[in-house]
Amino acid sequence: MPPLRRRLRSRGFAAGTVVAALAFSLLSVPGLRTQGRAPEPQDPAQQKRLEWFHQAKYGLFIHWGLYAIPAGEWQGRRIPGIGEWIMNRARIPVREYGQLAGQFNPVKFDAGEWVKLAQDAGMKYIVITSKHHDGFALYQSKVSTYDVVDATPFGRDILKELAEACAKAKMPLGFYYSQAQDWHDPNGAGNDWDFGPDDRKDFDKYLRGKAEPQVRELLTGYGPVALLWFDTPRMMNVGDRARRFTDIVRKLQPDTLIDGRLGVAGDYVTTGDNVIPPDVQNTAWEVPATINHTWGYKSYDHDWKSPGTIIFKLVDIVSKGGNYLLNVGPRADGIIPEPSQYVLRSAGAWLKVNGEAVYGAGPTPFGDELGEPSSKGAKDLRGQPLMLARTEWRVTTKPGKLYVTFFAEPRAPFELPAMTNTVKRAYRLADGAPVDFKVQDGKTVLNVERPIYDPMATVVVVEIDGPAVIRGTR
Ligand code: H79
Repeated sequence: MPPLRRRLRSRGFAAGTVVAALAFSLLSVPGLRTQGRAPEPQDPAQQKRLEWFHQAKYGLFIHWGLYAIPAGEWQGRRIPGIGEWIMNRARIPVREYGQLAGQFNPVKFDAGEWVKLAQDAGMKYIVITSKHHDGFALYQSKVSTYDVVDATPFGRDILKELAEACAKAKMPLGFYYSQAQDWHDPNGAGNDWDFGPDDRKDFDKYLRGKAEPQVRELLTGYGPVALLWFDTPRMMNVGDRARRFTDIVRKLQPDTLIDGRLGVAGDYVTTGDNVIPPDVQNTAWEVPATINHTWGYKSYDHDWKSPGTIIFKLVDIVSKGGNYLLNVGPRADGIIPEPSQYVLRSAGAWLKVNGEAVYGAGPTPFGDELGEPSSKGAKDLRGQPLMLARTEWRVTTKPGKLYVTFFAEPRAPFELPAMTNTVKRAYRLADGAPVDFKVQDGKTVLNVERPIYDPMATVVVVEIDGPAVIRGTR
């Protein structure tokens, strides 16, 4: 049986149109179909490597490179789109863009400060761009001199400093590596303004001469690498191209996780950028996401998500079985924009009190709370049935416990979806205050105090008999 049907069945969904619509719309999630390749059924070694990842749930993504200098503007013009794409979007010739290296001097960079931010934010791993599509490496490479040590006045190995700071704090560190696109290399994918169309390039020459050796460098010079985050697998489905990377990783660091964008199945599924699936996913998965609308720093993007939005997305993602990899784009001086820091630390304060509902927590056993397909037959941008998400509450789980997180005042009284389990105890996670409940028509009804304790998000812990919810009426 395909995983989706198996999941629906195991969760006790009735057959019918709603299920069909849900199934249909799930298949339409672009990130899960096109970018994220479902891993093979998990072998025990893979399950073992994924253990920390399932516990962690929330990570810090860092996009940093030469693009932080123009910060979204080129020759006095604002270049639309994501900041790290400026070389591409403005068609900047390699020779011109490369001169930015001579200006890269982030004297305020302090790896310890960045790790401290991740810790304050309640984030449990860090992933940084070691080389983005522009081809510039943030560490000392022997394969190319287009790197921070050999080509900039700064001359310090940023990855080395970050790896040391992470090791000291026991913070897992992973590296983003753009394996296919390299706008600096004549044979890398993507740069058609200097080097012509990709189909006339010697792409394997680039892979063997730069990308593969650089991935080897990352896996040998920086201690344990928690994961490798490949991206945009252009032209990777030819021959053994993608497999050559998995072989390198497995040989040098068998515990390193591989994301879902290499070109062959990795250890987990990567959704589309900023795409949160509408329902619970069966495999390990992660959504990469921005706090504003860019990954690399843009001086004029001030549209920051609020801490409440970040907490909703995190709990929503965890309730669907996934991880949240949330990005910051440091400025060219080495400082992470203050508004990003504020948002992350505010969300971190909530997690200090309520983290038990997030770290190591499993998905919802219900699904009723996630939303429903539009009854008006409306279609989304991809022509699939439009899902109307509900955002009032979410459920995460641990053995014998449900964490019901309210983002808005619940209807009083609040009915939990039908389950045959009995409720032993219910209390607020933040202060332990008991929450009254009763059983009515076979359903457990919680009497949640209004207004809710924490208007951003209030967690009620519901202790049940048995390790997991069994759907059905008593
Ligand atoms: O690293 C971040 C992005 O740079 C990278 N993935 C995340 C994690 C990414 N690479 N490609 N894409 C995302 C898709 C790019 C789409 C666009 Fe464009 C880039 C839209 C606008 C600029 C390409 C160029 C399509 C239109 C113009």
